Amino acid sequence: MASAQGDVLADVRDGVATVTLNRPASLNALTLSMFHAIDAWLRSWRDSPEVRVIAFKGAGGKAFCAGGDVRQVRESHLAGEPVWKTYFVHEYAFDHGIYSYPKPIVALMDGITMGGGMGIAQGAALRIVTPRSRVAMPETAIGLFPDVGATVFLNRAPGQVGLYLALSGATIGAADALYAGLADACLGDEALAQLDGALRTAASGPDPRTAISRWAASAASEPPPGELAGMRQAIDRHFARDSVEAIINSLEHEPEPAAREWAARTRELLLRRSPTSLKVTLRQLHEGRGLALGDALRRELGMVRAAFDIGDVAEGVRAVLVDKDHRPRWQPATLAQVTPERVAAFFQPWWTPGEHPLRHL
Ligand code: QUE
Repeated sequence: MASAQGDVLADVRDGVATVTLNRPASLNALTLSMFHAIDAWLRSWRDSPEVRVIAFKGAGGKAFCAGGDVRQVRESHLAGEPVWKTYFVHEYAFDHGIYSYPKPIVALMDGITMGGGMGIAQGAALRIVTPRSRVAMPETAIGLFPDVGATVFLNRAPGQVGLYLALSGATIGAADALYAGLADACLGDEALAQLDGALRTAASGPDPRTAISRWAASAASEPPPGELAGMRQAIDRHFARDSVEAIINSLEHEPEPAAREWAARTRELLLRRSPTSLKVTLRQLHEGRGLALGDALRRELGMVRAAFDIGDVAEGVRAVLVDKDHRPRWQPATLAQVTPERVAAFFQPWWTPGEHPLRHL
């Protein structure tokens, strides 16, 4: 079983269905046709006695999934398509379906796992990282905001860690992903070599979900140390400030010598991000505390509509992924010029509740 273009593969064997994202040259970035293909498989596997466990993997050894294919989405947008309707509705509905799927889903977050890849992985019953994992929600770097349910999964991270990851787009490894609650277990190469067999054994038993979790806990190993735990007090201090300007100013005056290098690096990251994205993302996470996933995704759909209609995303994708000059011309270019009205436009009621394209989530 495979989709027409072979950009996603499926294999069913001994009770385990494996979905392989197969666009290695694009770091397995997600296209609409991939969502449609996987969606059709998940529907058929829901009631199939042949399938008791689902595993998501990435092809090529470098990435689980770098995100959505935002280059292609930008092309559609420039051609005049409403991409919130032609792409993001499908992505967000797909992500929502992962969380509520009746059979256990395992996500192997080996290598680069960012943006849309996180949207798939975070709904999985078991989120596996490895010492090669590079995890991030980097959307503020392209004039977007952390979507695909990040309103919920980043807000669940301890203290201000989620806001730090959301605003900075910082990349973290396995230890920090575990610390932030964005992964369940780190597996080394020896354990990874046993994964398929362990899933098949779990699939043949009475309770695959519990068996998989127990196996992962027993096979897990300690990843190389991360940085979040040591920086936690500094993160909480700076990112509890109530504006982006105050956070950046606070980072400039880090009192602890041990946190100064991190604070300077983080401030530099923030200064390169889209000023509009930063202010929108701060409000997104603040107002999104306690939102159910469906409500969060509905808000994110309105926000992504604004990001393409009035935001920086077309320019951000151009600078980072198309021309790769890494010199985006953000509009406006400074935080001071991002008015409350501009931020508010991202949160306007685009649809009445009964007409929202994601009303069924
Ligand atoms: C920020 C992002 C993304 C990004 C880079 C950023 C993102 C995304 C990709 C990406 C990577 C490789 C591809 C591709 C897209 O990069 O969301 O099509 O081949 O999908 O700095 O948010």
